[in-house]
Amino acid sequence: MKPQLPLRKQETENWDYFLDLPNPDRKKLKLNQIRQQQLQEPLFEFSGACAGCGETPYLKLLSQLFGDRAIIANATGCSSIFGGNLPTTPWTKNAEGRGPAWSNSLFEDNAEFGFGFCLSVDKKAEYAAELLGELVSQGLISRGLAESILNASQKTEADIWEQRERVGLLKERLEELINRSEKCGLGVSPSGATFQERDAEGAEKRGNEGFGSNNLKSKIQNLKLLADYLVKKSIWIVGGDGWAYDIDFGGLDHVLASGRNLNVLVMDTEVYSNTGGQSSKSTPKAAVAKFAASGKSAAKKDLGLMAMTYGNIYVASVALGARDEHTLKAFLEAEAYEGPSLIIAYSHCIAHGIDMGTAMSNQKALVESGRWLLYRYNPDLVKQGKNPLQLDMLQPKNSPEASMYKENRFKMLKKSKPEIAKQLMEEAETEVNQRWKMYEYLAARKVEKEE
Ligand SMILES: Cc1ncc(C[n+]2csc(CCOP(=O)(O)OP(=O)(O)O)c2C)c(N)n1
Ligand code: SF4
Repeated sequence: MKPQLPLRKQETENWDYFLDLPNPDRKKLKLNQIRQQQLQEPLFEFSGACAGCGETPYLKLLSQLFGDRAIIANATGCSSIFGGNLPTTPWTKNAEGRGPAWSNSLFEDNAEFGFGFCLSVDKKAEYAAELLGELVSQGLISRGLAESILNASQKTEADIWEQRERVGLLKERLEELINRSEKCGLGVSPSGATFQERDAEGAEKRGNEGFGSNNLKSKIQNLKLLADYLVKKSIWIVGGDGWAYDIDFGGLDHVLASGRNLNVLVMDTEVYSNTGGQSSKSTPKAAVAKFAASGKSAAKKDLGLMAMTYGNIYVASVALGARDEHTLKAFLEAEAYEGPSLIIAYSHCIAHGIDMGTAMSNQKALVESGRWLLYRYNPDLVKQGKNPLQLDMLQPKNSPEASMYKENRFKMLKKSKPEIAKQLMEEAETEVNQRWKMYEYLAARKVEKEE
């Protein structure tokens, strides 16, 4: 033991040193490699979750990948509590002062809440594009700049960075137009014509407003307010299994069926963690949970399979501790997919009765027993004549029973009700094995190329 104060001084210096290390250039990192990706600055840090929580690493990853473009709707549950224990919040901002936008909604309507974000962001981007087109036709913004903004691909970090630059130029130009119109009432358009001349010309053509008009000025001002929406946003609807499998399942289904470009992240702890561990439809058979004291008797609901039946939803089942690069790939693909995406992410929890210090490696054992599957279902592959379902794991080699009995939630039943435990465990084993066979069959199917 040593006195605390001198240690604190040294550690404060160390802390400041690490904070001063520059962040690597986001454009240059190879994001499909976890070693490089992990150098991205996290915008989710120091949460109040339990030490070793299985949910937080997914949120950190999300914040690193989509950072200040992310708009997050968070269902009530652990993630909304450790994500919004106001007045502090683990969601933070980068050196430019920009960070993810985050808000919490109810346990029963978060999918709809996030869907609203998506509709409003799309509408604002659409209106911004419309205004931009109008200002180009009035000769106030150059066609080249507008076309480069409207046709930008925005797929990679470098694309996004270039788009931000272009939108920055546009905002400068809009500011200039606003200043000129405020100073002298009438300014000069890029073609050299005065606002008044262009006004007359435009008014003659359209028989309505002119450049000096308040209407045109408000269009310029509106575009300045909305221009940032021309940089692609990343909508994330996040929550736990209680939210997604049970209480807002109807809303989630509706939102996924909408076909809109949004992303859903379910952090699946297989139990209602935040309220002390009640069973959800995601709780596996034979596990003990509140309201399932004699072991859950029904099988775990297959949310991923249900979503796949739509055919146009990107679906991934991931476990960061089992294969980190697979999780990374799924996040990148889900975000890039032009449509709804659903990621179901295995999240260990203190409610499982495990050693939280080694829980990440337990996820590997979980996958090796077939209790959790790693897969990606990408509808875009059908266009190439490929099966959209890819199983991203080897045939399970370990027994599900042995893996389950490493967790107190299963062990408890063996002690309290051995007969029931035996029967449920046998059924659970059979179901795990059958599920693997079904997925193996689905992933091996031949698929006709879409015309
Ligand atoms: C309609 C309604 N019922 C119950 C609650 C209480 N409640 C808040 S969070 C929660 C459990 C959340 O579980 P889950 O969605 O699995 O998230 P986790 O806490 O596991 O991350 C419950 C039951 C509530 N907020 N609203
Ligand atoms: S209860 Fe579980 S999900 Fe909630 S913070 Fe703790 S470990 Fe994470």
